[in-house]
Amino acid sequence: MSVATFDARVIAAFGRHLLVQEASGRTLKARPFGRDLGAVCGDDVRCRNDPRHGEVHALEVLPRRTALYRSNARGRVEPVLANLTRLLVVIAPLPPIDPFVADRYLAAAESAGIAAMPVLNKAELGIDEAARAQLAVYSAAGYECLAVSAATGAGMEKLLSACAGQVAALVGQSGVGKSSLVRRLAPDAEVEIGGLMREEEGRHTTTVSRLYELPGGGRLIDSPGVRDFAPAVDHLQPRHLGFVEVARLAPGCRFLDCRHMREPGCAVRRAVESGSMDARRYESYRRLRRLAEDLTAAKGRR
Ligand SMILES: Nc1nc2c(ncn2[C@@H]2O[C@H](COP(=O)(O)OP(=O)(O)O)[C@@H](O)[C@H]2O)c(=O)[nH]1
Ligand SMILES: [Mg+2]
Ligand SMILES: [Zn+2]
Repeated sequence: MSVATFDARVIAAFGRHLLVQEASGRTLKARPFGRDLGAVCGDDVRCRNDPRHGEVHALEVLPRRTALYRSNARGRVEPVLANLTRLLVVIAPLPPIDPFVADRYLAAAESAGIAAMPVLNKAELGIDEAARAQLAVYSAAGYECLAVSAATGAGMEKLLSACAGQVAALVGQSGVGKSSLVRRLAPDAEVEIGGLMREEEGRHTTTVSRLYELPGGGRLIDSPGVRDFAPAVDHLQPRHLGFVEVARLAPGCRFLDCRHMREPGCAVRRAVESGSMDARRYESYRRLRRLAEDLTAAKGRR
C-alpha cells in the first residue's frame, strides 16, 4: 500500500533535525528518511507521515531553483541556502567592514542568479568614512543599496518591499545585526528565537539558518554570522566570477577567454587604471580568481 506524500519547505535544518512548513502554514518536525538528505534551509522536500512512530519523514529534496554554495573547511562544496531569489548582504559601521567577505557573497549571488542587495545596518550610529566608501563602490558597480537601522526602525519599509514576494536571506559578518533586523520585520521571530539560539559568552548567537514569514508576503532567512565566506569556485561564473562590473567590461577585452589578470588588451585592467572601476573591487576579483585557479590546479594533481 502506498502512503500519501506531501511537499513542505525546510525552514530550519540542524543535523538530522528538520523543521518544515506545509502549504497550509503548519510547522512540523521531520527527519531525513535513511541517509542524510543534505537538505538546507529553503529547500522543498517530499515528506511522508510515519504513523507508527508519529514522525514525519523527509524522503527527498526537490529540484532547487537556485542555491548559494560555499566551500567548507575541507574544501568540499556544500549548499548553504536554497531557492533564494534575493540576497541581502549586511554590513555595518561596527564590527569593522571586511569588504572581501561582502564582495564574495555578492559574487556568489550573481553567479547563482540571485538578486543581491548590499544593506548597511546601524545607520543611526552615523555612516563613517569606510561605510560611505563601501556604499559608493557598490552603487557605482550598479547595486541598489539600502541604509537601515534595526535599532530605530529606519528603512524598514524599504527592506520589507525589497523582500515582498521574494525568498530573501540576510548574510554577513557576525554582529552586523541580521537577527535584529529579522526581529524588527517578522512578527513570529521573537517567539521562535529561544529554541534555536544559544547563549554564548552572554550573547545571543544564531547557530542555524531559519526562515520566517513576513507581513508583506515575502520570506526572510536569518543566517549564522560568519568570519569569512568562501564561495564554491566551481559555481562561480567562469568569465567574470560574479563581479558585475567585470561582466559589463569583459566584452571589450581583446581575448574572448580573458581572465582579466595579465592579458594584453584587457578592458577590465584599463577601467581600473583609468579609475572607472574601483581598485579595491578589482583586488577582490584577483583574490577570487587566484583562489579558483589554485583549487583547479590542486584538483588536477589529485
Ligand atoms: N546601534 C545599533 N546596534 C544594533 C543595530 N542592529 C543590531 N544592533 C546590535 O548589534 C549586535 C549584534 O546584533 P545581532 O542582531 O545579534 O547581529 P547578527 O550577528 O548579525 O545576527 C547586538 O548587540 C544588537 O543589539 C542597529 O541598527 N543599531
Ligand atoms: Mg544572528
Ligand atoms: Zn579582460
